[in-house]
Parts: sequence; structure tokens; C-alpha cells
Amino acid sequence: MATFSSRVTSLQVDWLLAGRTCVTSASKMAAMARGSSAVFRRLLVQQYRRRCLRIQEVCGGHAVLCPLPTMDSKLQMCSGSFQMLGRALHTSAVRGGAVVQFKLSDIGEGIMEVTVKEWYVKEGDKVSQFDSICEVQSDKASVTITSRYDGVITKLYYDADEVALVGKPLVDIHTESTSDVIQEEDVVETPAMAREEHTHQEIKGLKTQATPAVRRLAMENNIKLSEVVGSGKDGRILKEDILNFLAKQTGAILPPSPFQEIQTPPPAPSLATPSPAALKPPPAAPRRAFAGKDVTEPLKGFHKAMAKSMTAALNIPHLGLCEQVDLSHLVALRAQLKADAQGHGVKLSYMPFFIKAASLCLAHFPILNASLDESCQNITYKASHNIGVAMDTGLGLLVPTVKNVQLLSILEVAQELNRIQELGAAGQLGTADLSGGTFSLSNIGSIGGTYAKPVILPPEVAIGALGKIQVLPRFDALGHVTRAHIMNVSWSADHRLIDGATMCRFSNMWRDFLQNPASMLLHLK
Ligand code: CAO
Repeated sequence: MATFSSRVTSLQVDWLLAGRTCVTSASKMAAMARGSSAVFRRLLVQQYRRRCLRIQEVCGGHAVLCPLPTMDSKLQMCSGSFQMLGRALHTSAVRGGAVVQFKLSDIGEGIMEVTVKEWYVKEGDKVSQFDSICEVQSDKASVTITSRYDGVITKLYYDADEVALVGKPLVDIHTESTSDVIQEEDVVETPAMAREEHTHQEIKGLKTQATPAVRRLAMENNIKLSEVVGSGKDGRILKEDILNFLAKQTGAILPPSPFQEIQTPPPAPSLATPSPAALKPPPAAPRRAFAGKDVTEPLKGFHKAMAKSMTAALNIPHLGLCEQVDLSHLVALRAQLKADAQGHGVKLSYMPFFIKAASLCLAHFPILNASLDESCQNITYKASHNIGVAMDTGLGLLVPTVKNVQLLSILEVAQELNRIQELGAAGQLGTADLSGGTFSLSNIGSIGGTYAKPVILPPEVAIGALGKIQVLPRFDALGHVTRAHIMNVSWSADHRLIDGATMCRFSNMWRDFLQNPASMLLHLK
């Protein structure tokens, strides 16, 4: 029996701090500005105007920097009322001919090192502000670091695949500054920031718990953190809290997953035309041939995160429950709806039904969409059904989440799944997509597995593993042998919180929805 292992958890680290990053996908920007609430448009433009480097903060998650002219033109496309700002509005900290030591900033959350995945520049290359310099990866996320300066790269401090240390120089850039060497202390805090109406220090003084990026988001929207109720651990203020606060102030309705829409990195193809090739994970990297010699190498990136989260999962007493589901009706229904979904530009697999059915059941069993604090004193029942989907990507196992499934139609779930699959295949999933899960599903059947024993992803309390749908003989009501499409599902639940009877009732309800998918109609909103 395969042992299911986990995803990266605790993805709250805000990678914005790793460099000045912002959304790159012009098409996503356009789509966002067309389809999102006024709040997001306002946020984007506001931030763009203020620093021309902070759009990423609104978005959260993975980000890549986009050259200004592209950003300008796309924002212009998005809204005629947006007055575009040119390079003149950029803060250039350096003038004259100086060498800037561009350091990797303190990104918080205890992260001390990242792996340099890829350099986009080499020594001698000319770079402009916002040009991508390199891609780095920690155990939390993958991020593109971008230049703050116009100049020439004079030194790369690491080779690809080497571990870069926070606070240490990443590259030297020869700029036109007058001073000889500028020590770039923190790639996040720019001189422009210090000139803004609210200073970092003022907000820090409020003694609220929030990451620097969240503080900045609040600051740039004139929100006092002391007035915001934090929904994170120990009252920590999350980006969602700021955006919800802002939405309440402005009366705007936030889309169900605000960060996802904005933060999507480029250059994924449009959802309207999903390419089947893009939906598949890239071919596995060729295995290293070991010839007679042991090789030891440091555990890096997502593997490191998996080791950490699975070690934490060992503290959870797992309750297991296995069940068989007859998906014959669902197989027929999906075959019927597949073309319709395709007409909407959406690839419809079975997962959206599994995910939506789980959400319908979670509404009846909120304890399965909860978390237990470390001292086992408090249960938090989560309002959103953010369903994590274990995904086999080129970077290894990741578990992006489909957010707010309770608000989505099956088609919308499918669309969201398509989006995160594309990002996963391109290795571009960001923090926003990889965090905030409240319940998870792992479809090992899509790669041919029959059974799995899933491991809970803390702080979640339950997970289901789905096997492959097999055509097997079954008896019908009249005792005749028929062909049936049977799938195994294995649930694991945190036995400190969830008893077997609860898990079994949940499983029965989920099974019944999928065995008779038409019954879901009665509960869809
Ligand atoms: N049984 C039979 N067929 C299945 C299936 C199952 N359980 N699950 C999916 N399929 C089919 C799909 O319907 C699709 O068929 P069509 O081309 O006819 O539509 C095909 O397999 C490919 O599906 P998919 O993988 O592109 O999409 P999906 O929505 O079913 O799954 C995802 C998405 C992300 C779950 C999947 O791509 C994936 O990564 N699976 C691996 C998860 C994993 O690694 N789990 C183990 C974690 S423990 O380390």
C-alpha cells in the first residue's frame, strides 16, 4: 500500500519580501482589472502609482516582475481611467557609478536560506529595474528575484543549485551611483517607502501580528492594523483580513479567492484555451545514475518542506477508513458534460465532482474542516472550504488549494483546478495557491494507483485518497452481474478530534453524492 506524503505547509511566508516582485502576466492583469472588484483595481493602481513595485503585495504568493512598459500598457488596457505612470515614477535609489551589493532580504518566518534554481542573467549582462535576475526556492515557495537598479551585473555570488543565504549578497550590480559601494541592506525597504505618509515604524508600534508585507498592504491603503481583526494563528493579521476590511469599507464584494486571481504568474496560457500538454506535469528529470558510489546531498526546497510537514504529521494519531464508491452514473454524467465544459474552455475531469461533493459534506460535518491548536485546547472551525489537491508536479508533490469551494459551481471548481494544474505544470505555483488549505484530496488514481493511505497535512484534520476508477463486476438490484465503475477511497482523520462514526457518516454522504450525482443538484447554491 502506497504511503501518501504531504505538501508544503505553513506557507504563510510572504515571498514578497524576497525581492521586489510583482505580477507579470499581462493577460492576467487585464483579466483581473476587467473582472475583479473595484477594490482590486484600486489596490493595483494605488500600489503601482506609489512604488511601481508592489502590485505583488496585493496579490500575495509567487510573483515575477514585469518590465514597466508592459505593465503600463496592460494597465492602460485594463481601464481607460487608469493614468499610466512611466519609469519616471520609479524610485531609483542609486545615481552615478557605484557597485550595489544586492542582498537577499530577511524574508521572515525563520527562513534562512533558499536554493538558487536558475539565473536569468550572467556577469556582464545589462539589467534594468524590474528585470528578472534569478529564481529562488525555499521550502515555502518559488520566487523570481528582480533588479531594483539599472546597471550591469558584475558578480553572481552563487551557482545555480547552490544555497543562498538570507542577508548575504546575491549579485553585484554596477549602477550609475556616485558612491563606491552601496550595501543593499534589504531589497524590500526602498527609500520610497520611507517617504510615504505612514512609516513602517509607526505601524510596527501597534503591536499587531502581521508579516511585513501585510503591514505594507495595510499602510498603503491607509488601514490601521489595530482596527483589523486577525483571523490567523493567535490573531495574526493575514492579507485576506486586510482585503476583507477594505472591502467592508468600500462595500466591494471580493472574489472568492482574491489572491489567486491577481497573483497568477506568467506566462501560462489563457484558461479559455487550456492546452492538454500544459495540464500534464513535465516529464520527470532523468534519474541520476549511481555507479558504485553513495551520494549525499542536502535536502532542498519542497522536499525539505515535505520532510518537515510529514514529521509534524507524525504527531497526529491517524484514523483510517476505506470505502468503495460506484461511480458508474458519474462516469456517464461526466462523459455527457465534458463537451459542454470544453465549450466554456474548461477541462472537466472527475476531481471537480469529488471536490464539490466533499464541500457539500463538509457543510454537514464542519469538524472535518477544522484545525486543532498545538496544545489541543481549542478547535477552529474554518469558514471556507479550501480544498487542497495533491498534485504531482515537476517540482515534486505540491498541494495547491481550490479556495472557497462552498461558493463555487462544479464548473468553477474545474476552472480553478485547470488553472492551478497549469501553474503546477509550469512550476509557477505561488504562496497564495499553496497555502490556506482546510481539507485535502489526493487523486492517486489519476496516475494509476488503486489504494493509498493518506497522511494528514497539519493543521488540517482530514484527507482522502482516491484510487483509480476500475471497471469491475457487481450485482445489480435484481442480482444480475453488471459492469460497474468502482473507485476506492481512503480517508485519514485526526483521531484526537474525529471519531470513526463521524468519518464514516461523512464518507457515506460523500459516496452517496457521487453514486447519485444528480442528488448534488439539490444542494448546489
Ligand atoms: N481514475 C480513473 N481516471 C482518472 C482518475 C481516477 N481516479 N482521476 C483522473 N482520471 C482521468 C481524468 O478524468 C482524465 O481523463 P480524461 O483525459 O478522459 O479527462 C485523466 O485521468 C487525467 O486527469 P488529470 O490528472 O489531468 O486531472 P484530474 O483532475 O483527474 O487530476 C490532479 C488532477 C492534480 C489530481 C492530478 O493531475 C495529479 O497530479 N494526480 C497525482 C496526485 C498525487 O501525486 N497523489 C499522491 C500524493 S502522495 O505523494
